[in-house]
Formats: sequence, C-alpha cells, structure tokens
Amino acid sequence: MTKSPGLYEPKKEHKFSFGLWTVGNRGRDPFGDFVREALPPDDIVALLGEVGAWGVNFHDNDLVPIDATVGERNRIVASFRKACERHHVVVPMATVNAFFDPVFRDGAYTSNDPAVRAYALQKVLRAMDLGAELGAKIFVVWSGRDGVETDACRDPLEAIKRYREALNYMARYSADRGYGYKFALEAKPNEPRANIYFPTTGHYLAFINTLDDHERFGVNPEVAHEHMAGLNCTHALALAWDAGKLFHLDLNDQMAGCYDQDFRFGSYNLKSAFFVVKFLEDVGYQGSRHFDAHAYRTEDYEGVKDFARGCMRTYLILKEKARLWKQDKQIQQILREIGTPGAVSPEARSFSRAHAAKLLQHAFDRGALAKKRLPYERLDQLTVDLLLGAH
Ligand code: GLT
Ligand code: MN
Ligand code: MN
Repeated sequence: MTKSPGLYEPKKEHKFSFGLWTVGNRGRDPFGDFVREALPPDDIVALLGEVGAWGVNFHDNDLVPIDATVGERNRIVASFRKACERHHVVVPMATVNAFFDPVFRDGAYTSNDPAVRAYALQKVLRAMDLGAELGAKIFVVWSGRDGVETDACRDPLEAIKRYREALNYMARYSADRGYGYKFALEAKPNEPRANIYFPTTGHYLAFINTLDDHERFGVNPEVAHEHMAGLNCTHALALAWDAGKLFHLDLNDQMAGCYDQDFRFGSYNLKSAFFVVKFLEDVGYQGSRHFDAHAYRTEDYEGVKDFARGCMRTYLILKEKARLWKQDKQIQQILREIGTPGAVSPEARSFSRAHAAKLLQHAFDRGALAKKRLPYERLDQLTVDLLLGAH
C-alpha cells in the first residue's frame, strides 16, 4: 500500500475545529483542582494554528468573562479577531455558557424562576451577537442544567414548553438581526444533572418539529453523549443526516457507563470511531469536524498539543481506512453476497392495492431464507484486520 506523503497531516479543507474550552481545559474535576495554568484565548488560537486546526469555537465566557464591561469585551474581541487572522483560524461556531454560574443551578431555559429564564435568554442573545461578530454561522445549544434530580420540582410538560419558547425566541432574534444562524441542539443523557430533559439526539429530532422556525434547527450529536446513553453514535448521525439535520457534531470518545469523559477522538473505541468517520465521509458531510474533548489531566500544554494532533490524525487515518475498506476485495465480496438475496419484488417496495394483493399471495420459503449464510463474523474480522493493519 502506498501512502502519499502528508496523508495524515491536517489541512484547512478537513475543517477540524476545537473549542476554547477543549484545548484550554485546565484539568479540574470534582476531586481535584486545576493542573494547567490558564491559557489566554489568543494563545489558544496560536496553539490551534500551530497544530494545524481550521477553526476555533467558544462559549461567550470562554472568551469574555461573565462580568466584563462593554469596553473590556470590545478590547478582547478585537484582539481575538487579530489572533484568528494571524494564525489563520476561523470561527465556525459559537455557543453560550448557561450552566456554570450558580444562577443556573436549576437550569437556564426551564428554570422555575422567570427572572433566571430571562437572564439566560439575555445571555444567549449576547452570545449570538458575539459569535456573529466573529463570523460564526452555527450556534450550538447545549443547555447543561435543564433537567432535574427530582421530578417533584417541575412538571416536565412545563419544562418542554419553556424550552420551546426560548428556542423560538433565539431563532426570531437571529432572523431579526440577519445573523443567519443555524442552531444545533446537543443532547446529553445526564451530568451535570441526574436527568436532562433532552437526553439523546433522537429526542431532539422529534422535538425540533414542534418549533416555529424548525428549518433553522438541527442537532449536534456528540459521540461520547450517545455512548453515555449506551447508544450507537453512527446511528444517531444517520438519523440526523436522513432528516437533513446534521448541522454540527462533537467528536470525542467515552467508556460506556462512565462520567462524561470527553477523551481524545478514537482513544477508547476505535471501531465505533471508524464507523463514525466512514459514515461522515460516505455521505459527504460538509460541516465542521469539531473535537469536543480534552487532554488527560496528567498532561501539560505540550501534551495538549499531542492530544489535539492525535484527534485529527486519528480522524485522517480512519478516513483512509474507510477508503481502503471500500476497495477491499474480500469485504466487497461479502457485501455483495449479503446484499443480493435474489430479485427484490416491486410489490414489497411501494404500496399499491395491487402490490399488496400480490404480496399477500406470495409463498415465501421461510426455511431457505432463514438458512442463508450471513458471514458477519468474517466481515467484522476483516474490518478489524484492516483497522489493525493486518490485512
Ligand atoms: C461542555 C459539554 C459539551 C458541550 C459544550 C458546549 S460545553 O463541555 O460537556 O458537550 O458541547 O456547550
Ligand atoms: Mn461530553
Ligand atoms: Mn459536546
């Protein structure tokens, strides 16, 4: 197998992006304090430029402190814009932090306190202004704490209604300002609260249809969040893609049943990472390949660079593996075998009264159908061989 030089080098056209909160993550967890010093946003942009990333994303307060004056905000934005230009890094997506401050301890858009809900909305509008000023076209909504520990505190129907009102408001504001945002809703089953109202991508896909301006809304599936729920991320991506709703995505990794780990992409479950990449490349997904992950707490900033480079490199290796998978003769032979069970009769493909009548009369050879070989063991092993470089 010949590899062109630089095959695994990130290029702008790959659209790899990272959040300020990802490479800027300082390693604090519920049991231990910061292990890395704070890196100013402009320096994070320099780091991303150095490792070859295309884009940088942020929450409002990753860039502008929550209590900054207007003057401070404008100075920070001007300097950040210059850093992005200098390091050839763009801002494809922005989002809002409506979960960190204690004011959001009972959620943001679903809080029982109307003043908290209004404050959350004000914060979103300002975050949308900030993102638009720096060129963002996607606005991610991961609401964080819109959930419960006990359902005694709120009627879930009321929560859903409040959430809908907030999203409708955001879309109207974006239209009114001419921002042209596409909103990408990000699900997570739990953490930081026991149960989040919109726990999976599938929940959001159903909910979106109830929004006023529903064509402006799509989803931001995260590999780790689907895995936290014990689900298959590739299937979530497929459902979103099929609905025309795959506006953005968060690539990372996660052990099932664990806390929200946000590991380097492909670091834990390589095979599922492979199918994620294969899916995105097969369908021709054109959006950001955003890594919502952070380096192990044991690393310094050199290690953070290793982490960021690793995310992109693994993606590109898996992209190449996906190409090889489609060329592999043995794999393709099995795919042909399992995909051609004789002519597919038209009466089973689309309904008409005549088709249904014909279908109802047809005598199936159930025994023969049940005996047809499905060599998925071999197919999966060939996939494993290819991934491990043993083919
Ligand atoms: C936070 C969360 C992520 C979201 C980020 C965007 S913040 O890190 O765990 O999954 O994508 O709000
Ligand atoms: Mn996560
Ligand atoms: Mn995420």
